[in-house]
This record gives sequence, C-alpha cells and structure tokens, in this order.
Amino acid sequence: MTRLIVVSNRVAMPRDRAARAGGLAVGVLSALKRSGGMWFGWSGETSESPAPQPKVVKSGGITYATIDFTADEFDAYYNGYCNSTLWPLLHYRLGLVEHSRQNQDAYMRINARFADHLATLVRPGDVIWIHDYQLMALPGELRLRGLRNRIGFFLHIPLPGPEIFCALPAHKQLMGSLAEADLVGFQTESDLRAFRDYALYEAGGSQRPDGAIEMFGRRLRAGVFPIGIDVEEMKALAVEAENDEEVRRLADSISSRQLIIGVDRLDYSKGILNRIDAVGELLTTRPDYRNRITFVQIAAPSRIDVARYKKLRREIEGCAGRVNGKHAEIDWVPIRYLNRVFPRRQLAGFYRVARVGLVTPLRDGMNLVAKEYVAAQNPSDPGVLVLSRFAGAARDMKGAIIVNPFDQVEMAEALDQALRMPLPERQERWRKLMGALQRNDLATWSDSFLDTLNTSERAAA
Ligand code: ADQ
Repeated sequence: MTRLIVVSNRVAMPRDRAARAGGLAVGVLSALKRSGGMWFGWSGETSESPAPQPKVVKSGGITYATIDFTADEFDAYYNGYCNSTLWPLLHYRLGLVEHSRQNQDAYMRINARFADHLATLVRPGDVIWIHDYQLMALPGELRLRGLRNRIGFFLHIPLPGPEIFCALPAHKQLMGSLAEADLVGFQTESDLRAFRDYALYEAGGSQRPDGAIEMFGRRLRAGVFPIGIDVEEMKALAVEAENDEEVRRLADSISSRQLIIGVDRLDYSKGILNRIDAVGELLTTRPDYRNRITFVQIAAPSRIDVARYKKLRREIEGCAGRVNGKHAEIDWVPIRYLNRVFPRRQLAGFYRVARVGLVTPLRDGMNLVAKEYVAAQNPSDPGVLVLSRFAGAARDMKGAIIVNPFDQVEMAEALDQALRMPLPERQERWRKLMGALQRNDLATWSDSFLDTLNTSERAAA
C-alpha cells in the first residue's frame, strides 16, 4: 500500500486538543487513521535555534514529524505573508492586503525549508497531500528537489479570479508552483473557475477535453472537493452534551426566550460585525422581539499578533456594547459575547439549544460551523440555519435561509422568518440539510480527493 504523507502548516499533536478541533485537523486525521502514514509540518513552537532534523513521534499508527521556526521567521511568514497578505487577498479584501518583500521572502524560505525536510522523509511511491494557502510554493519546491511522487494540493479557503489574484506580486510563482502538483482541489466551482481563468487568461494555458489543465508547461487535474464533517460524531456529541453543566446553564439562562447562536474564529472574513448590526436592526424594526431573543456570539481568539485582528476585537466589543446599550432592559441583554474557545462537546450542546444558527461570513471557503449546527439539531425540534451566500457551504445547503451578509435589512428579515418558522417547515428544511451533509461527509471528502489523486494521469504537457 502506498504511504500517505499529509503536509500542513500546523501539525495537531495527539494531546493538543485545541489544535485538533479545526476542520482541517479533523479531516486530515480521519484520512491518516484509515490509511496510516505521516503528518508533517510546524510544531506550533518557536525556538532560538530550531533543530536541524524534524522531531518524529509515533502514535496510533500515525507518524508525526514536526519542525520549529524562530520567532522572527514565524512573524514574517505566518503573521506577515500568510495572514496579512494571502488571507485578505484570497478573501477578496484587497484593501486589507499588506505588501512586503521581506514577508514574501520569508514565506518562500519557509516553503523551501518544508521541502528540504520532506525530501529526507519521503520514499518513492509515497503520496503527498499538501494543505492550504500557507504552502502554495511547496509543490514547486519539492519538484526542484527532484521528487517525482504524486502530489495533491487542497486549498481550504476561496480563490478569487485573476483580476484580484494578480494584485499579488508573487502570483506567477505561486500558480507556477501549484501547476507542479498532479491534482489541485478546491471547495467550490467558483474557486475552480478562478483557477481555470488564471490558467487560460493569465498564464496562456489551456484546458483539455478531459478537463485537465495545462499551464507553465505542466498538465494537472483540478477539481471541486467540498469538505464535510463527521456527521455521526457531531450528532453523538450533541446528544451527550444535553447533560453537560455549561449547556444546562445556557439553556436555563435563556429560559423561554429563543436563542440565536454564532460561533467563529475571531476573523474579519466571518462577518461578525454585520451580524451584530443585523440583530440590532431586528430589535429596532421589530421591537416586539425585545426580551424574547438572546444572541450568543462565541468568537475564538485567532491570529492575536496581527494588528488587523486586534483592531477587529475592539470593533466587535464596541459594536456589541452599542447594540446592548441601546436595546438592553434592566433584566435582559440581547447580545452575549464570549471571546474564547469551548470544547467541541459543549459547542455541540450550544448548537442544539439554539433555535437559529447565524452563519454569515462575508467570504468563506466552506464554513464547517454551518454543517456542525445542522448535525447537532434535535430531529423532533430542529433549529433553522441562516447562512451567507458567500460561504462555500451555501452551495449544497439549500434548506438554509440564504442571506446577503452586506444587507442588514435582509438579514433582520431572515432572522424574523427563522424565529417564526413553524415546526413542519423547520423539520422539512432540516431533513434536506441533513441529507446533503450525510451524502458528503468528511470521509467522502478525503476519499474522493485521494482517489482522484491516486488515479490521476501523470505527464508533463
Ligand atoms: P476556519 O476559517 O477556521 O477554516 P470553519 O470552517 O468554520 O472556519 O472551522 C472552524 C472550526 O473551529 C469549526 O470546527 C468550529 O467548531 C471550531 N470553532 C470555531 N470557534 C470555536 C470556539 N470558540 N471554540 C471551539 N471551537 C471553535 C478554514 C476555512 C473554512 C473551511 C475550513 C475547512 O476558512 O472556510 O471550512 O478551513 O476546510
């Protein structure tokens, strides 16, 4: 059997529960558990003098190989290029993009270092699966070191069209590197279209009748592989959590009111400010909801050293404070804002108690919270998902109320519709949503990506 080598920026070690909670980590682990193999990437640590060799740990049939960065490298590569340049650009936020040659160089250096280490670990016949925007230069670096293994690359976040992507000074380097993969996977058709447009209209490439793309003298496959969740796990967690102390506390404190919930990493792509304003709009235009609803927004701290994220945190505090100041009553506040991480089981319990799941990113590759919310519902009394059209998840979650997160009035109307929705309609929409989740779960995602990678034709154009 071929060995699978997964490469991602951060490796979630066996006891690191926080790092293992995200979608990427859960998906990668389930693939590795089934096939065995190695997970290679950053340890999550910085040190003054990183060890010259990766640290290797074996656990549960999986080999974990990790490297450290220095604090300066980490800052320029991760806080700088990854999260102040690529992240805003790939989320269509040109106005937030910082351009720094130093940071770009650090990104290229770190990608090259990943390749140096991998070259010593990879055996002929291993299949390499690279994840996400932190490692776009890696396929090219691996080929430069003579590796001929099958290489797959999956982008978890959106890809904008060439009109936006080409604002990146290194656009050609990064796309040239992706072209060295055998398969490049995206969350949605729109991301795939952006990639194809780059190949055809920017790189002067072409598309073959079988769908393969040719650019920069290479031929590769590109496809759509929407990530899903482990539906059964989330269902089971939500049932278990009914007895959880924190979940009980939440349910008791809500009492006969209706709960609206938002759960996100604290990130400007998630539309948290727009969402808080929409709750304010609902209370302004339909004052009969006063004292009848509670909106709980849970935001996990994220990228706390990046200036834009610090600013966002203050903005959210200000925005929630304003709405509360305007609408609260002596014995009720409309918005509870919690800036922290919760264990998955408690989150599942919170989702189940909430009548409305409010998931309104301004742009999101997929958004797993939308899927988790649906899977956690009680089938006999399910809540309603209000979902942004700009989340990749909106493509196959037709049972949700789909909204434009930039339109406050429409969002307030959607909230009103969700809060008033009769049980039969809630059940019908939920069944539809669950059907889609089950047809396309986490295992389907990794299996279909790896099957396509393993059967892709391998030839230079
Ligand atoms: P993220 O931007 O991190 O992922 P998302 O898909 O919503 O976004 O996943 C977040 C995960 O973190 C979920 O599993 C959620 O339960 C968990 N989480 C969020 N807030 C939490 C909190 N306060 N406490 C504990 N856990 C919390 C990127 C892309 C997405 C894409 C995924 C997977 O941006 O679009 O869906 O990768 O491909």
